[in-house]
Amino acid sequence: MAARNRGYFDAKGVFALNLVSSPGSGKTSLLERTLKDLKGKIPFYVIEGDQQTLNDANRIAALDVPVIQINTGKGCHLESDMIHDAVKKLNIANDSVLMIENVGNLVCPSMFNLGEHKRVVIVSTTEGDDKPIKYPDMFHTSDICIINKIDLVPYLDTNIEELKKNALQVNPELVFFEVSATKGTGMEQWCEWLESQAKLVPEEH
Ligand SMILES: Nc1nc2c(ncn2[C@@H]2O[C@H](COP(=O)(O)OP(=O)(O)OP(=O)(O)O)[C@@H](O)[C@H]2O)c(=O)[nH]1
Ligand SMILES: [Mg+2]
Repeated sequence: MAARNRGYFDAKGVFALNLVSSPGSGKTSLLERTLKDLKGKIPFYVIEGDQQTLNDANRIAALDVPVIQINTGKGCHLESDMIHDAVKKLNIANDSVLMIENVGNLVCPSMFNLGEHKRVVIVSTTEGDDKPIKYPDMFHTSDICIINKIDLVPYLDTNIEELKKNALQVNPELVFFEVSATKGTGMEQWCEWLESQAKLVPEEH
């Protein structure tokens, strides 16, 4: 089913990203900021995954971006059939970007391919610098690592260089962005990368 999703995305030139992180790292905040910063440049569609509530979908809908909330109930991750169903309902336009926010959980989502082109792991500075080696699968299976909440670094013991070193230990290919989703710091580089990658579908991914 993941392969079918991927084929559908490729055929339509839709760049699909799977955003994974522990609860509260800032996935929805990053989405909100990205959608605002790239408004008018890229058509976005969003799928939100949470065990319960419409909270995150409501935050995205407030920005006039098409969104579908999936509630997994007891489930701890999204699966490819859920994405298949949600995509049908979203009626995605060609040459757009699909952001899938997975359930906040640093373990299970790493094991489920949704058909995405790129997996983006978000880790916030408040989580400490050892998470990549304690939860290696998530960092090993991701292409991009966004270090969020850099505005809080002055108040924390977290060492960003140590965090990156640990992440590279489990995945030497990881590409990093350092941002503050709420303050907007570092968003330019992330948005530039997103725009450049969206143009590459389907040939290069
Ligand atoms: N200081 C600071 N706070 C942030 C930043 N990004 C997010 N937050 C705060 O962190 C909290 C959680 O942010 P969310 O965006 O809801 O996190 P999430 O990963 O979507 O959470 P779940 O969907 O529940 O897993 C909120 O109170 C945000 O305002 C940041 O860059 N700096
Ligand atoms: Mg969220």
